Amino acid sequence: MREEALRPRIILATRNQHKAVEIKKIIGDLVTVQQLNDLLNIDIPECGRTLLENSLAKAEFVYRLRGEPALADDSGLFVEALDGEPGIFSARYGKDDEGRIARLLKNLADKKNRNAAFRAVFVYCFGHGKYKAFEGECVGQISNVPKGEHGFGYDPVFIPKGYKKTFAELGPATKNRISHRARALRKFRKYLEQQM
Ligand code: ITT
Repeated sequence: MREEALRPRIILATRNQHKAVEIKKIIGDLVTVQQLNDLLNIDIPECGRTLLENSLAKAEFVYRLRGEPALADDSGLFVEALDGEPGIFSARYGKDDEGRIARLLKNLADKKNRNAAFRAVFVYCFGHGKYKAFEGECVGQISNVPKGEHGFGYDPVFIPKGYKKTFAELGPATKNRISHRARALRKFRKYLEQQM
């Protein structure tokens, strides 16, 4: 744990409060994470074709806006039997979490193959044209019905490999150890520690 005054400040380029909580839990002891939306209310458009393109666009946008190191997370759920859908459109697959899950389960109704993966790409932008990307993946299965109260998004229908419960049933301690976000952030931590 670094003393607060010695911790570098990073602006987090996300409007998703749930992501911010998970990110702070995993790297909050190393850096001071300031959420962009606590500074100003802005919705950054996402028009990339990959998680990396979207994440880079968000991080660069915030770096240009603030002139301070910025970190973005673009993530999604990639389902094998749906040719990778919802993928980069995970946030836009329905009007709320309930709607997105209902659409996913409906599209999978006649499918035996329930394999899926959560993927996250973090981009850390620390200068004009200067950035580093960190990827994380968590493989698993889509359940038949939503279960559990924790987490957000597709957590109630995602059963990580090696477990019998969904992320939403397992809760934050387990999720923050094995998730796509945790895996990517461990790489980012290592990178930061080397820079300090
Ligand atoms: P920002 O762009 O502001 O960061 P967002 O929610 O729009 O927030 P994305 O464009 O990266 O973020 O979309 C990611 C979507 O993928 C998210 O809204 C969820 O629906 C889903 N998702 C990503 N990580 C997840 C997780 O850990 N658990 C459940 N669902 C997740």
